[in-house]
Amino acid sequence: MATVTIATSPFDDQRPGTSGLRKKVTVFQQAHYLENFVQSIFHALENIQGKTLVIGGDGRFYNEQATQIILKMAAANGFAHAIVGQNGLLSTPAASCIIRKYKAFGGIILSASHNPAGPDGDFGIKYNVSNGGPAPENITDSIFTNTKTLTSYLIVDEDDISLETIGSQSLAGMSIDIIDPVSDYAELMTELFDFEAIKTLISSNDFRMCFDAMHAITGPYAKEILQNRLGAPASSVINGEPLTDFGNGHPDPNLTYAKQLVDIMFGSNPPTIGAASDGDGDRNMILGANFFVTPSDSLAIMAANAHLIPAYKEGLSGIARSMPTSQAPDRVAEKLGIECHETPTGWKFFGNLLDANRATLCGEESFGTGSNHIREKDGLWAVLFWLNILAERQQSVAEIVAEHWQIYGRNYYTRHDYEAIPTDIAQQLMSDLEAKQPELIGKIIAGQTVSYADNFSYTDPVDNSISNHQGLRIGFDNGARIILRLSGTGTEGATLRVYIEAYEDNADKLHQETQTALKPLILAADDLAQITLRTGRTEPTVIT
Ligand code: VG1
Ligand code: CO
Repeated sequence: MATVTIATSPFDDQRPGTSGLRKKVTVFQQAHYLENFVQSIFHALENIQGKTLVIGGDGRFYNEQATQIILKMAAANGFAHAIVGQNGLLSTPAASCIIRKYKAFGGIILSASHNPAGPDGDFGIKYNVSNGGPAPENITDSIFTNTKTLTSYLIVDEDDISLETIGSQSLAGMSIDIIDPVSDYAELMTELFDFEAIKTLISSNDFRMCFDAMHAITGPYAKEILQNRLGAPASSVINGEPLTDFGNGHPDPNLTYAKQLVDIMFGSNPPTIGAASDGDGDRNMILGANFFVTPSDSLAIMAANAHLIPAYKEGLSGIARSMPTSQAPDRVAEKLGIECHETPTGWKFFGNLLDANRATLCGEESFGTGSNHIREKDGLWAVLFWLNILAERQQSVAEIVAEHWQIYGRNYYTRHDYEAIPTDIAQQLMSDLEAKQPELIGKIIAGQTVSYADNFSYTDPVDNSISNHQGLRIGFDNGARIILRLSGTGTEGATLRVYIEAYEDNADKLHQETQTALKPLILAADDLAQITLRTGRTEPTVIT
């Protein structure tokens, strides 16, 4: 075996964020940068000799080069077998599905998710463990520790393999299976949902759908599942060709960046349902005709209707949501008499709850929903879930949401993002607000009383690990909340996220415009944290 040891020196900026390491492509292209991080992952793992590694990414620029490098390093470090999506492609949920299905030791996913791509865009890498989910914090911490002292890495001196040819190959003694990136995932979807009922819905005369793949990874998945297996016409998938620069777009499925879809759904004669996914296929946005479903409501509505779906008809063991996600799902959990968990932001915190069967459905306000079928959030799964609900209930998206609010009340919700603000300003803003928190308790702000103000800390109920400093919360006695945290996925300066929520159960006030309904709390957040004053920004970069 032509293994060589390459001398290197550490980089000081390889701390994994909310979801792996994300940097500009140009940073990853520096000599040894990717290799150092990959070697640090391998050093953080025990007993990898003879094991199987899954590799795939969202197809962005540098995906193929990185796949070739990682394969050579996996062979040199003793993996016996690699499973790779054709052309180095796997959506994040498909990677999770494949790790579980083939009982792999783990997987490396190449993605910067919704961040723009191309030579001047972002690249990312993360490690998933054998349950198919993102590595927990003890592993990401150990990876980071390793990056700080690394002096060499192992790689085999071999030619690139063919990523295009489906089938088996061998690289310096490691066997490699190049697989179809879509089929295992599509198979899993057929096991969870009532495809016959969805097919009937899709073929009915008055039904139309529009799925926006945003030139990212989900195009081939959507075509196989929605068109080939469910009979939707070709026009039902737009921007379905994956491009290495995502067509210069920003594949973040929200009202700002999925503008083409939003225009269709709010235009004349809109389809019955619209949906979009992100760069790596784990996020989803659901729209009805002239109607937007907030991700938090979407999770709550899925939970309330889960009994209609074959995979969940026996009931849910629990629901888990990230802390900034609205409390709408909590009300459903209460009614169902099941556990509801509040976790820090990032899918890695759901893994233990899913493994221990303490939660069946999970979700984040950032357009992420998923279940125990894999250990990642899952964009197309959420779309199929909604299609299955529509097929069963024979109502419009807007009607289903309105009925939900009638029963449970409405959690008005918005997130305001201030992107690329200077890091020192953002950090100062957060630490000053945190210092001010104790004196806020009991005060009346925006006409309501503050009942708690803290920096969220989470104790995992399964392994008792503690994660501190997960976001500043200001909670009111009527259930309203203001939350601030700094993003852990951005690559330029800091991104400040401000999350605002207010509960309303007065039947006459369930249909207000969101920003208007939340105005007093939005102004209060600005006043408390001095956002405008400190950042000079008069409005957020993105409102979702
Ligand atoms: C964001 C979202 C978070 C999500 C993470 C990864 O993190 O807020 O909910 O889990 O992205 O999603 P942050 O730290 O920037 O707020 V994905 O689809 O970008 O992998
Ligand atoms: Co993503």
